[in-house]
Amino acid sequence: MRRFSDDFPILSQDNNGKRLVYLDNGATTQKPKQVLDAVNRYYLTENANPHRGVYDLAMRATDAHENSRATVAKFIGAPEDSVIFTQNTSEGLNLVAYSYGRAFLKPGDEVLIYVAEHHSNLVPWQWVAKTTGAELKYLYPDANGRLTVEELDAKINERTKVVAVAHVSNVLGLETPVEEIVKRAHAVGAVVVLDIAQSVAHIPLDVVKLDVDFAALSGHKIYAPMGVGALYGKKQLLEKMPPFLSGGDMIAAVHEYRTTYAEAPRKFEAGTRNVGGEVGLAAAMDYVNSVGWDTIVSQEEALIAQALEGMNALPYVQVYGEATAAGRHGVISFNIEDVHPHDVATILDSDGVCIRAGHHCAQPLMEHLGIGSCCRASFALYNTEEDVQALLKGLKHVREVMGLGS
Ligand code: C6P
Repeated sequence: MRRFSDDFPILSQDNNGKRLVYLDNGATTQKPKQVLDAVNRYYLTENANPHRGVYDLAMRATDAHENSRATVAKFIGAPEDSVIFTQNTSEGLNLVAYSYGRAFLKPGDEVLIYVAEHHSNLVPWQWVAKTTGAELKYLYPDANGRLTVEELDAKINERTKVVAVAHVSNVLGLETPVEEIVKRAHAVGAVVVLDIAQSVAHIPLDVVKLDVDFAALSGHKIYAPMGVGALYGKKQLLEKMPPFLSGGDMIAAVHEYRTTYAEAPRKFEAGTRNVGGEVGLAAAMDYVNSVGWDTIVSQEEALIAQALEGMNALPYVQVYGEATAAGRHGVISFNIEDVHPHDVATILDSDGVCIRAGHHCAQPLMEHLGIGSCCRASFALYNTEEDVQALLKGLKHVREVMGLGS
């Protein structure tokens, strides 16, 4: 197994006197030196306000902004003029819901979402459904925690106008059948909004080949800084959508009572952009490419298989979603019998192991599963077999500390 810890200085520190084992990558990833250096270099040598000045430095800042867009577009298989920079996945999904949804949904239409959606791909659709009179409908997982074609066939109909789903649920960790969703949605004239927050760092993606209409990601979940993300949208849809936010740089001409807008993607990029973050996002994608997808996919799958094998052998651990590495990416959510998830996370922290515990911004899924909260271990390319062993040892320690045996 290749090791990348030298690229991630933060991982060499201790956590509560133990080796830091960072297994909260679904929440955010650590950043490699290559990304930090690129951001630093931008601020040390190229910083100015893009698309404003005519002097050389401002033009180099503009180049940094546009070249970063080109890198992000290439990474997800999109044309450059179809990628909008955002703050994060939440902003991208809100942009689609408020701009596309409010402009084109009407009473009688249906918006179909998965009950496992993160609140960012759920709450905006609740609002838009309420304000347009469209009806919000839910897809549910089967007993294995998978979204099936049968469920799609039962719910998609000629009233469906939007299907919004995560490529990989941030709780169940299981891939949704995107190609089947797209086929069925397009057959009834609906658009597909794909939340790729949890897949972008784990699965090579080609949004054009997948034929999704929109796809939203966050930089911080793929080794880039917080505060930058991207939204892909088919150009013909972006062109007919109204702006989401308005102000500087998104206009063609402004008169006292009338404004014309810039073409997409600039129409959706109001105000001064986070160019340092964009440069960091491009550097992070270059870093992932330099590691290579074969390495990332095979190493992460091996770690998940090892973790699941260990967890399946502990009778007091319940994993959510089919406890197999097949079609699972990055995430394992679980509970330990008779122990609150916050206690599990706190005791693991005392062993140096960082996991997330709570509802994971997926409360409707928690309700569906009949639980209030759960624990989640989530992996990145720098995790190792020793990290998995530390997690498994920690789970036994949790039981001991709680006086429940091991
Ligand atoms: N999930 C997690 O620990 P933002 O916060 O905008 O960068 O990403 C929102 C988001 C949208 N969709 C999915 C599938 C996500 O997992 C997330 C973020 C983090 O699971 C923080 S709640």
